[in-house]
Amino acid sequence: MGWWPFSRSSPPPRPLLSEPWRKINSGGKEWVKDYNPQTEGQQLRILLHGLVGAGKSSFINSVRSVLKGRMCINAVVANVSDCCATKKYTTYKFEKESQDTFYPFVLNDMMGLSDTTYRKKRVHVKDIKRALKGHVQNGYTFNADSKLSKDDSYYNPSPSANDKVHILVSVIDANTASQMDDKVLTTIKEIRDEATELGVPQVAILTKIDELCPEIKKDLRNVYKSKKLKETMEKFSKDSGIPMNCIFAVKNYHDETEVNSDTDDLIMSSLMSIINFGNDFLNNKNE
Ligand SMILES: Nc1nc2c(ncn2[C@@H]2O[C@H](COP(=O)(O)OP(=O)(O)O)[C@@H](O)[C@H]2O)c(=O)[nH]1
Ligand SMILES: [Mg+2]
Repeated sequence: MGWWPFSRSSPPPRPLLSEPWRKINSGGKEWVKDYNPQTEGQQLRILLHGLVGAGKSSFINSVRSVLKGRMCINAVVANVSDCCATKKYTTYKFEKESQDTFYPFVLNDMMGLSDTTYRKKRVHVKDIKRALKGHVQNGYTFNADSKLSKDDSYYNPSPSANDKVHILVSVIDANTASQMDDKVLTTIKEIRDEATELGVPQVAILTKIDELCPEIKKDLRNVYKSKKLKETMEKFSKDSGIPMNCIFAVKNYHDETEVNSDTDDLIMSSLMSIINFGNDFLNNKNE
């Protein structure tokens, strides 16, 4: 069958690129531990949002685990069956090794979008806007039927610089990132528009990359060599409008009992970029 240009013995396409297209900063952990905002007493607030089950709580626990050097389970991670474990607006602080002092950044977990919240997504988008501006107080229970009202005791009428959000993070399951529902993408865009209006920078993290690509599961250091992940990120970037250099991949701690440096490095290099972008916003505001 000489006319067929591809021989039967040609090797199957390789799942990995020979060189990574992005470097993982192995100094991320030390950088994050040493980070200090320019202004004394300033706290950098990072707001996580995304679908139920995307891995927001797991990311918070993972950050805590890396900083502590052991597995921590502070934010409630939900089984897929018990939907919406996060309803309360909660600020997660991270204790330094020397007790009673905290790192100068905090993470906030917004109630996850679910089918119900889509139908009432205007409420969700408005709540996020209030959270970005610092009006939502810790402990407020989100309600898909009504947005936080100005009369509510959890409404903070005069937010300080520390109450405001400095960087918005969309948390996305990598396994669904390339074929996202149009309604989800529209909601993400609406949320991004609100943030843009306030000047708040936005990034995305793709979680569960171990489930996306067997080569990554085998060795996490393959992350930025995986063709599948690169294609997924490019497709998601195109669909969501979030530039590639604002999208990061992470594998959260979820079934392991010990921390390891590969997982640590990936989480901390992403967190370092997130903090850097948020810090730029803080400094621009103070100028
Ligand atoms: N394989 C894998 N599973 C993950 C990862 N991150 C989270 N999960 C699992 O995904 C499920 C939902 O996670 P959760 O953090 O509760 O999502 P949330 O609703 O966004 O807070 C849990 O069963 C987690 O164990 C990851 O990076 N890899
Ligand atoms: Mg959660």
